[in-house]
Amino acid sequence: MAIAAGRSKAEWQELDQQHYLHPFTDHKELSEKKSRIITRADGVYIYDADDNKILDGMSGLWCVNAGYGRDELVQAAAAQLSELPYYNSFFQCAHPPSIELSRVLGEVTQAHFKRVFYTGSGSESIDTMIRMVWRYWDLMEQPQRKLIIARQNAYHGSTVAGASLGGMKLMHSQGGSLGNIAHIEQPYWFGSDHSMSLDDFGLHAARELEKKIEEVGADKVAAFVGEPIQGAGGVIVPPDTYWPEIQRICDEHGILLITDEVICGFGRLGEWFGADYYGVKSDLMTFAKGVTSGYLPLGGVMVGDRVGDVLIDKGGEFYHGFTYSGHPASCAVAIENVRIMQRENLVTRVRDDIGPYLQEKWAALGEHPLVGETRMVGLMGAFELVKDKDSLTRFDEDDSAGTICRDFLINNGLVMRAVGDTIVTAPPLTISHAEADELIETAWKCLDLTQQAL
Ligand code: PXG
Repeated sequence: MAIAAGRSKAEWQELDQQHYLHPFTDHKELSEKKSRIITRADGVYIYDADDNKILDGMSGLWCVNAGYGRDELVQAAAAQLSELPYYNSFFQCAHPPSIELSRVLGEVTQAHFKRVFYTGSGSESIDTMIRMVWRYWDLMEQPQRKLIIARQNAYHGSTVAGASLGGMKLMHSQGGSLGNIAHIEQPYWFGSDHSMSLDDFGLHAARELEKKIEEVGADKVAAFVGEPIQGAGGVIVPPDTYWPEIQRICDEHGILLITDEVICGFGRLGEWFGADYYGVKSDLMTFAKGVTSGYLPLGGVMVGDRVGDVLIDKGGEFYHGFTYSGHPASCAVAIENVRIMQRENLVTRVRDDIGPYLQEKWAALGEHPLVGETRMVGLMGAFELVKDKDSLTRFDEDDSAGTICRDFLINNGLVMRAVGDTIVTAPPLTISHAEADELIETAWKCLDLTQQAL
């Protein structure tokens, strides 16, 4: 029997309050409220315990790229769990699903990514990447290269290393920061004073990296890491000038370039990875989420030849790995997930069909009096709520405009996230034209409701 059917909604809510500490939650506040209990999902829709049908404009947490209700993924997991539910890749062992997935990932990544290291999540991928970067420079006999440069308002997970590398002030405020990390300005034009053109602002933000390198000395810098488009920070789409300039700076100073593809990877931007979308050659790519469309946990680091060849040629044990590195069932699901994306041309569909379709309608939301800017690449978008459209003046924090809008959205059958007053979306790559129309109509209606409420 399905677990959901075993108790009433009220019982689930009661038990939830008593026993369950949720992630990124004010536990006192939630203990005084009731959670929305989600019981099932199909296609692009989730259903709650009252059987409300809600369009999932967030693909879960930016991960259910192939959509819900995929029997092929269920069967892939079940077959692998029956045959070999678990074994590890420590002690010179391996198993077919993790080897096969490593080969398959080579099909969809740039040619220099021949190797992969597996983890169980995006945060573990970030930790792995940091340890691998330090290991690389040790092997290169430049152990003083320790500093990793990231951006303010970046999100790289919530382990100690992930929270430290990310640029979220509120996370830093809860302490325990790792050393050897620096943060530079993010390429967020809308959040700037608008005194520069987009292109100039992109160059300016990229050159903050060069300034930081010159300030500390290139011989101390190990790597630069960035999400191709920042997700949790509010879908920050950099100007087109940004990434080529970042590549130039990394190349000139010999520092490793890392793209955190946890959200942008696996088709979100209409290319397999964000690095492909921006024409960047990164040395390492961290991934998770979309690799299995979230059906089972899996993450990893794609390792380019520059680092991979050194790890192998120089040898010596890399003391790193997890019980669930390359979990067989997760890998089996990931293989089938990539196959679905290839069979159904989901990535080119985002680039040539549903992406442009939704982008055009999304841009039209910019005509609403509350919207100061819209942006969308592939199926990853945001709009900014403003108090005054002409001067682009933002609401005061106390107005809680984003939260009010987000609550109207969910109560009207659409999940999108509010990051401050930025409303973000990332629907499954399978969303149909009619479902995209529904998303836009609901968003417009909820903008009207928000305007009335403010
Ligand atoms: N890097 C990036 C770019 C991410 O977006 C992680 C690393 C960490 O992944 P794990 O699997 O450890 O969560 C992420 C995760 C949000 C939200 O509210 C975003 C994430 C996770 C939870 C919530 O936007 N991204």
